[in-house]
Amino acid sequence: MSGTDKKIVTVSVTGATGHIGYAILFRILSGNLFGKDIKVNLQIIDINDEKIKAALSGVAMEIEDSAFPALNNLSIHTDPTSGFNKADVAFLIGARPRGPGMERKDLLLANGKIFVAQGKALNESASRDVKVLVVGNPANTNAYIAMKSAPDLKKRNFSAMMRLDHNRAVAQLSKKLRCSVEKISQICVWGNHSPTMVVDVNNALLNDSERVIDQLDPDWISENLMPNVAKRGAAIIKQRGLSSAASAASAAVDHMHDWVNGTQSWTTMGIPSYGEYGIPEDLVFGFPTTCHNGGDISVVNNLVLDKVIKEKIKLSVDELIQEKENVADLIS
Ligand code: NAX
Repeated sequence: MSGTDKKIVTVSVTGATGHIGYAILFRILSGNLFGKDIKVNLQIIDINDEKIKAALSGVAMEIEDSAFPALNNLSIHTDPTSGFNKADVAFLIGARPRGPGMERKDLLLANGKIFVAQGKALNESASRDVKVLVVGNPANTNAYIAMKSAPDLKKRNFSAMMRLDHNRAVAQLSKKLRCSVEKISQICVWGNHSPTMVVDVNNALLNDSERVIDQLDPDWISENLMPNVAKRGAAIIKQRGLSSAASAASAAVDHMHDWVNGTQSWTTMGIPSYGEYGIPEDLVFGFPTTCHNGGDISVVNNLVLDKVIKEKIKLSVDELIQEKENVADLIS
């Protein structure tokens, strides 16, 4: 797919009966993601389990009942190769949740196997221009694994979701500065979608011209904004008893909307590094990005990073290198 020049877009969604999956399907078909003139072939995918297959049929019935004008065709899959057939856009949301007593390393390995299989399936059956967004955690390393398992696709076909972190930072700033969210631009969240993420407001603008940092107490940035964004997921679990789902689905739609339609200002995307800002090649890293021409992604370059941001970025890089080492056997 190039921009919105194609009238039918094939969209695949894994984890379709999960919390985020359930929320995102109706947003994808609402017409806002691709534009009102685009029809969607929707391929919903979940695991091969009797209960889940029944749930998939139930979700399909609800989609039918919504009578979305944007829906061209709906199909149900438990095999990723058929589920990604000719996919222009793939949301990889399905992942194994962290079980009791499970170490992060065990989670990486359990999910790593899923993303090896999905990378191979994308390699085999998706469009060569497929735009892949990995949401399932650990999202950055899962995206890295899928990318490495799909040698016939370009590495920038793959991305990981950092947009929820970005949106959370924008929301916190807009509350603090008592302005609407669209008045804030040029923020980014570097690194891994984990507590090591680095919220960077050093270049942020209010009303396209006023420097945000001139209007904020530096202590508020380091002691409130940064930790609040990094710990927001845990705070929501504490209040809701469930993890963020609607806001995650919303962020995934925002990510894909900007990738397909182009950005107005910077956004944050987890994308494979080409060595920008010294980030080791191929690590899937949160960068400030712009999107244009219906799918090209550029990292915003020539930003001056201060000492504090550089030190924090190093911690996130080290964490991703460790994650990459933990899954090395899966992709060799
Ligand atoms: P749920 O447990 O509600 O749903 C997961 C779904 O994935 C289930 O239906 C399950 O059957 C399915 N699934 C598992 N393995 C699969 C496979 N191999 N193929 C297809 N489907 C498969 O989780 P939910 O709340 O929807 O969250 C999904 C993932 O998003 C989790 O890994 C979660 O940690 C992650 N998140 C990532 C965020 C981000 O910003 N990157 C934020 C939100 C969320 O925490």
